[in-house]
Amino acid sequence: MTAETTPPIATREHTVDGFVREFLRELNFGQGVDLTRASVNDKYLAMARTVRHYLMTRWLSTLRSQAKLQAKSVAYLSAEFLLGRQLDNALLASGLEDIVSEGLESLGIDLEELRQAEIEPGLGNGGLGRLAACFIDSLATMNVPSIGYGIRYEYGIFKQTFVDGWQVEKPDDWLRLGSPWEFPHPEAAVKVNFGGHVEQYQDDDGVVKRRWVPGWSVLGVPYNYMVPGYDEGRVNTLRLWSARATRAFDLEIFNSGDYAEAVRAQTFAENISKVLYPEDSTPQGKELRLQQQYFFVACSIKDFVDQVLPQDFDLHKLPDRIVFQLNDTHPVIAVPELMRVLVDEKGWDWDEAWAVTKQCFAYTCHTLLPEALEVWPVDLLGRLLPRHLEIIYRINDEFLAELRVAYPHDELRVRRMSIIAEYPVRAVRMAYLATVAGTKVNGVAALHSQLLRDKVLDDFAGYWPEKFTNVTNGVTPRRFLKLSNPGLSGLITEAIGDGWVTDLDQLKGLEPLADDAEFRRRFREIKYANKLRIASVLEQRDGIVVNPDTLFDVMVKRLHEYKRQTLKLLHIVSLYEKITTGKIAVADVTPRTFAFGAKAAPGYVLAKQIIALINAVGRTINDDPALEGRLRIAFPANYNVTLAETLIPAADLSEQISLAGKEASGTGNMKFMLNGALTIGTDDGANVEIRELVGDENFFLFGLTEPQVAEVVERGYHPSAYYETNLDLRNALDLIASGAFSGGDRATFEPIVSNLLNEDRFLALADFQAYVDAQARVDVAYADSEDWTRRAVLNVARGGFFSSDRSMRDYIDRIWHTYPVAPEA
Ligand code: KOT
Repeated sequence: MTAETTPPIATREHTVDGFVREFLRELNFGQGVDLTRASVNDKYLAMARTVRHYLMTRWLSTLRSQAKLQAKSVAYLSAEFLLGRQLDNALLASGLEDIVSEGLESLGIDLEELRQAEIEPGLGNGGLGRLAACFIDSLATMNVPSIGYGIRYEYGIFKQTFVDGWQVEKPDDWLRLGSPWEFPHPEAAVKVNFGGHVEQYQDDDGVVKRRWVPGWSVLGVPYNYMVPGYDEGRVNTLRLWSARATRAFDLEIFNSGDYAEAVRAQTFAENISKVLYPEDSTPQGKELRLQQQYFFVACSIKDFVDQVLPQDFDLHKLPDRIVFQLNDTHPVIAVPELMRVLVDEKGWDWDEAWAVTKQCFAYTCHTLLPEALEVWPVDLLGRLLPRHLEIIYRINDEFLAELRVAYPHDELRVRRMSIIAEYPVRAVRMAYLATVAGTKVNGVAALHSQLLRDKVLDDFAGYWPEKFTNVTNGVTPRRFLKLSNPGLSGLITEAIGDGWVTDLDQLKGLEPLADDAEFRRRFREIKYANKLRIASVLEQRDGIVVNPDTLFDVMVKRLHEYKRQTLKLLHIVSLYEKITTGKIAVADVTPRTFAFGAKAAPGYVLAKQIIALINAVGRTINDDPALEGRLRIAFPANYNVTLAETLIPAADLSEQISLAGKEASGTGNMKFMLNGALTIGTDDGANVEIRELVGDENFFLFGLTEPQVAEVVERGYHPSAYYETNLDLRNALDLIASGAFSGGDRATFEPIVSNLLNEDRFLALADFQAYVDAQARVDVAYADSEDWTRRAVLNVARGGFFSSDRSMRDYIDRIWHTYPVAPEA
């Protein structure tokens, strides 16, 4: 098509009147209701659809320029995208905020009420999924051609409720009131095969080849979501796949008259994208999960090759057009899938296909926990994906042959590095496959990347030192500062202009203001207003009452032993014990609100007991008049992105207390820093970099370092020795064991106490005293409110490094080698 005949793209009027017309059109024609009778949900849906219209022009021109320029793209493959609410972000990106508030006001509609009506898409468990969401936001803002590929789970992360303080999970039916941000394309559905067997055949030239004869298949229906960049940038695409039964399958069974069977088949197929697995960092080796992984990866590769690339594209040039970034090992089955497409479907030689495939992937590892490293037993994998298993075997054979040349007398090393583990069952080590196939392997914080090199993947780092790199995580300043903390962002903009929103290093300009008493006063005023805001949210949402005139001490993250919520709890119980036994006067206690937010994987029994214990301690201390209201635990159920957005800006103290060497990075830690909280933390994950940037004097460091942990474990760790020698610790543990928090019943929390005394895998008892001492330093520091504010301002000023825009720059420079492309005007 020539420039003259290019059809125009529709535009929208950026005026209050234009917006009001559009909105009413959506409400009347789209929703089919009149404003006088419209429900809040009607108005929310009409509003969302109106706002997305305003982004459409940019989206379509982004797609058009991409088709024309064929620039190299990043395909971010991730089983999770934890997006959070969309409306505010879309308003910000479309620059419509003022127009919309005026327009809605003229119609007598409360924007806040519409905001609250949105159900957040919780298509992720925690850090890994939220990181993916931050990254695609940054890529769009930075005009980087990219596409996110994932799964449109019908049910996202479960809704947590508490019954008598115990976690009870409810399904997250996030689609029930409509889903205005997605664009389904059933006509573009892709077929995905499973099962069956592999057969040998001769091609037209008499060459013996192997091919997959699948046993069953499903369809993947793409749902497109806009990913709008801030301020006139690109609007990229997130494509999530939803599983449906194939029509052939259906018709066959329908024609045979077995209606019930046809419906069963439908349900079977749709099960694949039905629900997000709720384990964070401890995946279960379930067959359905492998089905999910292959499902979205096969759809995505086919989509990219057949739909995104031009029809005549020479796939030998694939590495010039794409890099598939593997978000942990969940999408790693993409590697043998691309090989299968090239060898079996395109008829390439093995070597030719491998040469291309190994240039197309890069792998990000997000953990150090051995139990989080995915392995798939070969009998399961071979049953579900027999051809892929063959391909993995061949990749491994060739890799091991190469190793035997490099290490002729070191068969032990060769066995250690094998993609196939032989013990305890024969299984595919997905991290090894990703490392062998990837151009690069990165950890997510400096310490984590170092430990990957030195421990988890040390043999590989020895063999391919240049493959290993670090990209420290980041968070999007649009969502986690600009939108979530309007007070502070306003103050920052007033002080240094608004360039920080896309160039977070500019926050450095705030440093001198840490010494400006008036700036500090306003900063404190904003923190206080944020406390009032969360207090009102907690009261309405959970019936929890908190006192804004207290230190807000916040620990929000998944419940996991390695994150050590129990260490925080031991601190609280110890304080309580000392007050109630008169060892310290209640008047000497710094008034604190201990806020927790944490979901436990439904099958993680100990984690659920810890949740119950936090709630039980909360009930006891919140009601004890002896404390005169000076200590309070607030544990709202169902911590999610939406709650994070109001809780984090109100925090004074950020709890980042994982055992050193276990938290790959953390990203909550960065959000707190940018919102002016001080961190109490171990030398772990990105805490290390936070402390380096903010300075030792502005960070409450405690605990064993990673090498010290290794040493203690090596020597043999005996938690009971700490119990024996530390009276405060003993009193705290004894109080829990006595049934003081469980109506006198000693059995309820016995498993937690026993675990700590006998096993304590994550050395909570070893770090207890150091933690309590660090908390005492917090109390002293907080008492000097001017100096505390000064340090809080410095945290903000020195946090610019933790923008996900910087992470994206690092990925581009070190891994992807792509370039920004602005959409056509
Ligand atoms: C889940 C399953 C298998 C392997 C790793 C995970 C995982 C890791 N899920 N979330 N993470 C977190 O990822 C964040 C983003 O990189 C990190 O900040 C955090 O430390 C990880 O625990």
